[in-house]
Amino acid sequence: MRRTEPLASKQILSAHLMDAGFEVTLVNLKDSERESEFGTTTWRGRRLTKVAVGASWRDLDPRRFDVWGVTINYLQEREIACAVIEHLKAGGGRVAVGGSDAFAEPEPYLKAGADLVIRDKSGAANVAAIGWLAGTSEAAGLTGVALADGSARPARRPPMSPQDWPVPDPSVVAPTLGMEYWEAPLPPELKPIGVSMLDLGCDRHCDFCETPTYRLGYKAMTPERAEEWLTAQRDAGARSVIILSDQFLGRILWPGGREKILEIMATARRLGLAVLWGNGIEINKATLGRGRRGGDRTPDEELVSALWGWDGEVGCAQVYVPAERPSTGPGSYEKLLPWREHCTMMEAIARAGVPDINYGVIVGLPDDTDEELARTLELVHDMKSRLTSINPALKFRVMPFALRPLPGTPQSHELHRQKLLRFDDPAILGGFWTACADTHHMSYAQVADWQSRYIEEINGAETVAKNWQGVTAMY
Ligand code: B12
Ligand code: SF4
Repeated sequence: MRRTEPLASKQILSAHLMDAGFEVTLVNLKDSERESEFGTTTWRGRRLTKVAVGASWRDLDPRRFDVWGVTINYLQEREIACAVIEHLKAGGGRVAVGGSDAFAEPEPYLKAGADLVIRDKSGAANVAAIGWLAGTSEAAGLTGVALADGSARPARRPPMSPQDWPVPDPSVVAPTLGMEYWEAPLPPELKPIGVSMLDLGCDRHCDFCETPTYRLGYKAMTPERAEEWLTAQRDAGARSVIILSDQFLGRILWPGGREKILEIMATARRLGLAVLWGNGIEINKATLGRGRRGGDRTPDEELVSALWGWDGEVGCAQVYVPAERPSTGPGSYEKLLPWREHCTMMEAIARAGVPDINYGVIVGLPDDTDEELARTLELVHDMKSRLTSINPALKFRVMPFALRPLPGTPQSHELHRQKLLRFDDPAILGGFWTACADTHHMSYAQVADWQSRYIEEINGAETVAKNWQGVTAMY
C-alpha cells in the first residue's frame, strides 16, 4: 500500500538542504516489492501479521552518510520508523527525525536512538539541525528540536513560510513522482503524478486533526511561487498534480485571495496538469460567504468551476470531500455546511464536471448509535443519487473513516479521558480501517461493521469481496 505514490516532503526537504549546500541522497525504502514480517497484533479476535513492504532497512549501511534523515508522518508506521532508527544508530549513524508523528510525540523516536527530532513543521529548524549533526554548524543555532539528552529548543518565531521554501529543480522532483494515487485509479495519461504543498496550516480547529497543533496559523505561497512549484512538476514529467494543502482555500479569507485561487487554477490548466484534491478541500469556503459564520452559503459558481471543472484533459480529475458528519453539519464541525446547503454545493461541484468524487464520512464518534449511523448512511445514499442524476458517469465512493487518537489532538485526549480506546498498538490506532474505539453505545467491532456496510452499500459488494475491508482495494 502507498508504495508508488508521489513523495511530497522529500521535494521540500531535499531542495531546502541542497540550497543550504548539503549533498542530498533520497533513499526510498518503499521502492521494492520485498515483504518482511515484523510483528503480530490481535484485532477483533483475529491474529494479524504486520508486514513491511519495501527494501529492508537491515541492508542499509549506517556509515554510508554523515547524517541520516527519517520522515515519519504516520502513527501507523511508528514501529517501523523506530526499527530503522535503531538499526542506523546501532551501526554508528547519526539520525535526525521529522514529520507529523515525531512532531507530536518525539519520545518514542528519541528512545529508539534519534539524535534529534524536528518540532517545527515550517522548515525553519531543518538546516541548522542537519548542520549541527554534520558538524558544520554550532549548537547555538538550533531551534525547534527535541534532543537526545532530553533538552529542547523552542521553534523559531516567526516560522518559515512555504513562500520561502526553495523551489526544487526538476531533477530533484523526478524521483519523487508517483504512479499511484490513494483516492482512485488514474488513467495512464494522468501519470506520472506530481505533488505540491502550496500552503501550510489551517484557520479551523477540528478536534481530530493534528494541523492546528503545529501552531503556524495559515501560510500560503503567492500564485507566482505556486507556478514555479507546478512548473517544476511539469518539467519533471508529471501529467497531473496532487495539491495536498491542509487548507488550500484558506487564501480566500484575505483580500485578493479569491483571485489568487483563480490564478493558481488557471496556471495548472495552462501547464496541462490535471489537479487532484487528494487531501480534501473545504467546500464551505467556496461559497459567497467564504465559510464565515453567518455568511451567504450560496456556491460561488466561478470558483466552483475553477476548482472542480473538468474538460477531459485539464481541470479537476478527482476530489476527496471531507463531509465528516453531513447529518449534523456545523453542529459537529464548524467547517461543515448544513445538509441542505451542503447538497446545493455538492450538486454545483458535480455540475462543474469532476468525474470522480470520494466522500469522506467519520463513523464511531463517541455519541454514535446504530440509529445515527443508519441515518447518515441514508444521507450518503441520497447524495449518491443526487449527484449521479446530474452526471450518470460520475464515480462516487464513500470513505467511512473510523476515529483514531492522533497524538496531541483534543479528540485523542477525550478518547483517553472517556476510556473509549480498546488498543494501544500504533499499527491499530493509526489506521482508519482498524476501528480502535468504542462509542458510548456500541463496541469498536460494531463500528468496524458499519464501515464495511457503508462501503458495501455505496461502493458495491464486489469492492468488499476484493479483500477483507474492501477499501484498500480501491487505493
Ligand atoms: C499529504 C498528506 C497525506 C498524503 C501523503 C501523500 C504522500 N505520499 O506524501 C496521504 C493522503 C496519502 C495521507 C494519508 C494519510 N494521512 Co496524511 N497528511 C498529509 C499532510 C496533509 C501533509 C504531509 C506533508 O507532506 N507535509 C508537508 C511537509 C512539508 O511536512 P513534513 O513531512 O512534516 O516535513 C516538514 C518537517 O516535519 C521537516 N521534516 C520532515 N522530515 C524530516 C526529516 C529531517 C531529517 C529533517 C531535518 C526535517 C524533516 O521538514 C519538512 C519541511 O518543513 C499531513 C498534514 C501536514 N500538514 O503535514 C497529513 C497527516 C500527516 N496525515 C495524517 C493521517 C492521519 C493520514 C492517514 C492515516 C489518513 C487516511 N486517510 O488513512 C493516512 C495514512 C497514510 C499512511 N499510513 O501511509 C495525520 C497524521 C497524524 C499521525 N500522527 O498519524 C496528518 C498530520 C493530518 C492530520 N489531519 O492530522 N496523508
Ligand atoms: S479543516 Fe482540515 S486541516 Fe483544518 S483543522 Fe479541520 S481537518 Fe484539519
